[in-house]
Amino acid sequence: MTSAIENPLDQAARDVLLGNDRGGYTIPTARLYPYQWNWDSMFSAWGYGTFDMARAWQEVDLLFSSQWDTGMVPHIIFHNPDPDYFPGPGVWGATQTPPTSGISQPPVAATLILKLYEMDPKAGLPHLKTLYPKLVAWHAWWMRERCKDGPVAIIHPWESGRDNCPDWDIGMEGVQINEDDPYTRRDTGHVNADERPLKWDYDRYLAILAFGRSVHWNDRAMYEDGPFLMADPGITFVLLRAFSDLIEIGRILGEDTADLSAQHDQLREGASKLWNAEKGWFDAYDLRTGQSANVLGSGAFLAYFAGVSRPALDAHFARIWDKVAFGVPSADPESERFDPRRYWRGPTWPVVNSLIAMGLTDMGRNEAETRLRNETAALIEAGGFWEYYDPMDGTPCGGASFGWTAAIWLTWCG
Ligand code: 9YW
Repeated sequence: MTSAIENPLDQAARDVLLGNDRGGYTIPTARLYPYQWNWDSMFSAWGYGTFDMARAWQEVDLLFSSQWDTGMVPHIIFHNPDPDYFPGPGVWGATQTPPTSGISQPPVAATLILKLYEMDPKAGLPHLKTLYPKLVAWHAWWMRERCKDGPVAIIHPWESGRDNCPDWDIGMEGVQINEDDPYTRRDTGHVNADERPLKWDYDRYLAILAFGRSVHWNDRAMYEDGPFLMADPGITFVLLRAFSDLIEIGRILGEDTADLSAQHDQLREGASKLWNAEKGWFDAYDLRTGQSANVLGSGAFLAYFAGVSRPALDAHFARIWDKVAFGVPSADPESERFDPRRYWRGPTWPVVNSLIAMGLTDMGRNEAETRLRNETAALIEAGGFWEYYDPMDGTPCGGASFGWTAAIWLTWCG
């Protein structure tokens, strides 16, 4: 695989993935995230695909072996209980083996599984065959349990993968916290607390989690009675794109994909409900109150990933990108809530940049794609494989030796 002209960062990226390998699954980063996370794992698999296809498929197969009977693929699989992370399996009230969390995460799987297959169709075909019904069941779960209002609604900010982004502020304000349930965070012992969500956020994350545990993560109870329910542009567009890729997988396998096409069209229609005409962007909204978030976040630009664009959105894309030096910021730099180093409230995330870039490529916006790729590569070249970066000055933030950032280097920007 290696060649004389290889960039030394290529081997460094492979070493990050191999260093985070815990035997069949890859942790995002040591200490801070010592388990298998859903979408991280899919990106790691894509990264492995550049040098070890068998290991790539092992990662995917293991993730899907924890799929619930409902079709949901959980956001965390707690293979080996580890006190470095809170909240662990006990707090989730997990009853599965291995234990899992009770919510899901952005369904990038169909898209990245198709990419892995295209990298090596012969090795991929048997996996494609066994994974296809599982993907169909997972997508059906999203449609049945989360898309009752049209777009995808999340029952916990962690489900969005963009935990503390300003999109969720209005929904979080309505969550009653439980003062009598003390807890100790672990994350702020591993990385700078200024780059993490606030105690205000964690109090509410845990209150929602306590409700979920009390109803045994019953989807209907979470949806109808849970403390938090917001429509998410990010997952909506990820799922919309994933449906197109799943239809392609079905076509490769000779399956009848009419039902998938119907679901795709239904979701596409549902996504239009996210459009905030006053603001000119796709916006989160609170299903409990009907209130719009009036917040522009990186989830809105995942519309491009799903092949959706509108002139007003393009204008905002140009505006926010020109306000920063590196990548697409996770929050609007002109908003008072923008905080360039606090997790999903401002930093740029290579993994999100890579998804937006896929959309830009598909739409033929090659100049923008090149710019995004170069800016993301510059962050990694200067700082190494971090979780996220300050979009103003490129300072690396959060966790180091981060799996999905290494994977993005190998597959996209390196
Ligand atoms: C948590 C692992 C995960 C990512 C999420 C990100 C964060 C924290 O880390 O979640 O405790 O679940 O927001 O997108 O998958 O990298």
